[in-house]
Amino acid sequence: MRTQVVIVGGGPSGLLLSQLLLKSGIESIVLERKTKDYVLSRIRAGILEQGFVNLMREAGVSERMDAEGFNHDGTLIAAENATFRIDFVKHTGTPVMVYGQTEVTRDLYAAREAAGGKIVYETENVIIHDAKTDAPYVTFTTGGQAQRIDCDYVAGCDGFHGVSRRTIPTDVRREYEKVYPFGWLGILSETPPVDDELIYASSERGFALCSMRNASLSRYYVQCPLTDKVEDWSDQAFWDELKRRIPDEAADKLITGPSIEKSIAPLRSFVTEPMQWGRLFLCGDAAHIVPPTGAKGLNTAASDIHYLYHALRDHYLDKSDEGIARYSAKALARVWKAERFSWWMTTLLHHFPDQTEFDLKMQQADIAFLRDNEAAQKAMAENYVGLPY
Ligand code: RFL
Ligand code: PHB
Repeated sequence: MRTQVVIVGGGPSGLLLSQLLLKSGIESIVLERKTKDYVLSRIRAGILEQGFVNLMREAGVSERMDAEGFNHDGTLIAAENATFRIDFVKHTGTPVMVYGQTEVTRDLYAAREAAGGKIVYETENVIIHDAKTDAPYVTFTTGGQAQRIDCDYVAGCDGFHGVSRRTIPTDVRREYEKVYPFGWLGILSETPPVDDELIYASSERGFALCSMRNASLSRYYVQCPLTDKVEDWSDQAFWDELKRRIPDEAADKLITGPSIEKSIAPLRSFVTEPMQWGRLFLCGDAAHIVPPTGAKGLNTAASDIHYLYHALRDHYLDKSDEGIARYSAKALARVWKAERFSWWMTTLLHHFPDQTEFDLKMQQADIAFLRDNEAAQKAMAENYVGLPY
């Protein structure tokens, strides 16, 4: 088999790239380790930057998102003695959109299938060969059959545990990592959200987040020790803990119900450099991870896809390889800013087990500064709605 671009990984990064390439008449094949149902069962991100929304429109897959997504003009920050709002539209002129990653992925699969785009599911033992030459190829097995695809380029969109990053030799690859000493326990419940906007809450008992997917589907999180297991948390224990961490007026109006999903995610900051090796490009979680505070994971994947899509377009349609040569540097420049913002927001709002009294005072002063200072609010709003591509 032969194609122009092999895309390893059928998560949102890989699917969005395949759909954008298709719009420009560039052929690709997506290789996905799991089944479609498995990918669609993952509950992950919920907030889309305008840049992501625009890419979905450019890819021609925005119809349902535009009809069912909700614009949020701001967010609430709650701390021990202050609840205040960051007004995104006032400070940046731009809202963010609430539309879940599951729905984004569902729409991308539907579009890809409708266009007859090729996705190979349940691929095993994917190996990327000769990425440093002009003739790379990818081998894998599916349904017990060994396969080979020759191509011009390989896009590594296979997430943090994929093979693409590990294809780059260790003497070329440099990794930067910070693991946080806590996780997020999240639940999804078929209850109306407690507020029209998200509430990021810092409390002595730890961080909590009130989020949503739509008017009748809520997503809530509480910071928990890494040693906790999902089975340790009954729904009642979750709701009780959430109520202790959010402002009283929110706790009083919180509508609870059975969880339809419950999971614990560890928090990590991670970047690998470079994001390109020969004809292999890394995109999304394959190259970087952020803690979810600030909702930058999926959105940073989207900016990588924007840069790579334009680089490939320039190569195939305009015969220019400048975008290809500059991909890693351009993507990383934006990635590091998203890393900084996610790390800052995580540090600002979480309880750290080894926190000193001084650290606590710094956190309180940082929150008070944000509450009282318009310039700080503007800086936060600019980062939250997404820095320019
Ligand atoms: P994904 O979504 O991990 O998709 C990668 C795909 O590659 C497949 N794969 C392979 N396929 C073929 N061969 C191999 N060897 C393969 N190895 C892996 C996988 O099956 C998968 O389908 O990466 P992508 O596309 O880069 O998308 C990134 C986003 O998914 C990610 O940034 C966000 O979901 C991160 N994230 C969150 N981001 C937010 O902005 N807000 C959130 O609230 C939020 N919550 C989360 C999250 C990530 C989580 N993880 C990773 C556990 C909650 C969780 C639990
Ligand atoms: C979510 O709705 O899942 C969500 C929203 C905002 C975040 C993280 C997660 O910062």
